[in-house]
Amino acid sequence: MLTIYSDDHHLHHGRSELMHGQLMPCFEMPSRADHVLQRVKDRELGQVRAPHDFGLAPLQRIHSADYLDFLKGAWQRWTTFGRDGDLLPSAWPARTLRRVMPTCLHGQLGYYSFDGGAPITAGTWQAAYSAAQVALTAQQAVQQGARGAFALCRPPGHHAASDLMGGYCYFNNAAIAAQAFIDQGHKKIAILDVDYHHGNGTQSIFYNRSDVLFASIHGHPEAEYPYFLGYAEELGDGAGAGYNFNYPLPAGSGWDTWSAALEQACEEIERYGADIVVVSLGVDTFKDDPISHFKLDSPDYLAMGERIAKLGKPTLFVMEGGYAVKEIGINAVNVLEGFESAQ
Ligand code: SP5
Ligand code: ZN
Repeated sequence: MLTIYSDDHHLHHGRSELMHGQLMPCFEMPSRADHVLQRVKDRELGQVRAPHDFGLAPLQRIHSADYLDFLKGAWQRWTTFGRDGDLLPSAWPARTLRRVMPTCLHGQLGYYSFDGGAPITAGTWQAAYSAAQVALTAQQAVQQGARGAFALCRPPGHHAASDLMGGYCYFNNAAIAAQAFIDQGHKKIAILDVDYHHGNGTQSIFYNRSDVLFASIHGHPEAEYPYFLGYAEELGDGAGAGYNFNYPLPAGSGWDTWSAALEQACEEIERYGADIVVVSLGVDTFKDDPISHFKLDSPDYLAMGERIAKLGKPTLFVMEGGYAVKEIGINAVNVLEGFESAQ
């Protein structure tokens, strides 16, 4: 399988995130992608290629122009205050407040984010831009006939909505790729999100649409991040009613429980008759993940890939989460090898 990868992800290295009342080093760190790339090479999965540059137009299909402008200019504005630490939001337009647009940097930062988990650093724009190009280049390979392709994206994307960053995500790489398939003539794209966390950004982007089905298996939001989306009763709205499927699972879920949800998600995708499957590939479902609470083990990821292969559709894998850095490569590449081993 072809892998698309850019070294630009190193340009994004947030310093800290708040957990357990303390500022901790960011779990979403450059070594994650380095380990996945190393495993791709060790296993001789296939060629590794750099992305093409498709420009901003495909990002503008998913993200608002004002959000893109804000992200592009935020670091420069921050440095004019003489700061060089990470730019982090600290106030949001929650209930009882108005969704007005402040003029100052911190007000706008709160407007364009939903949590404090997406630091802006000097290289964030370039890294996130390149991650989207990685997704688009892998999308092009599938569009041109590959059975599968791997977008080794970092930073990840599935929490990012049209004009919101959060949860380590800035651009929704999977959504940008799904939209590219639609814009290139496909009628039905299924996004299967197997990251431990609900893909709230992806769900919100396609919630009113029937041309992109979204199915997500994740920690139950009543007890797990992102808390405010991802319930089973969210089935889509308007033209999108009946095209959104959430499978929230309790903490402690292992492969038996998880694979039963995968089976249901796959049956919905089969019923839908997708042309293409886009997998939001997070491996933070792993038993030793430091921020998650599922119990999948490394061989389970082979079985995951095999079940996805049985859908029998051209498949684009887009890297999302996974914070057990030592094992992230094994687990992510196991999904790809499982996919390749099955027909
Ligand atoms: C792409 C992705 O996987 N983003 C995940 C963002 C999660 N950020 C919040 C993590 C909250 C962790 N809570 C830990 C509780 C431990 N008991
Ligand atoms: Zn996650």
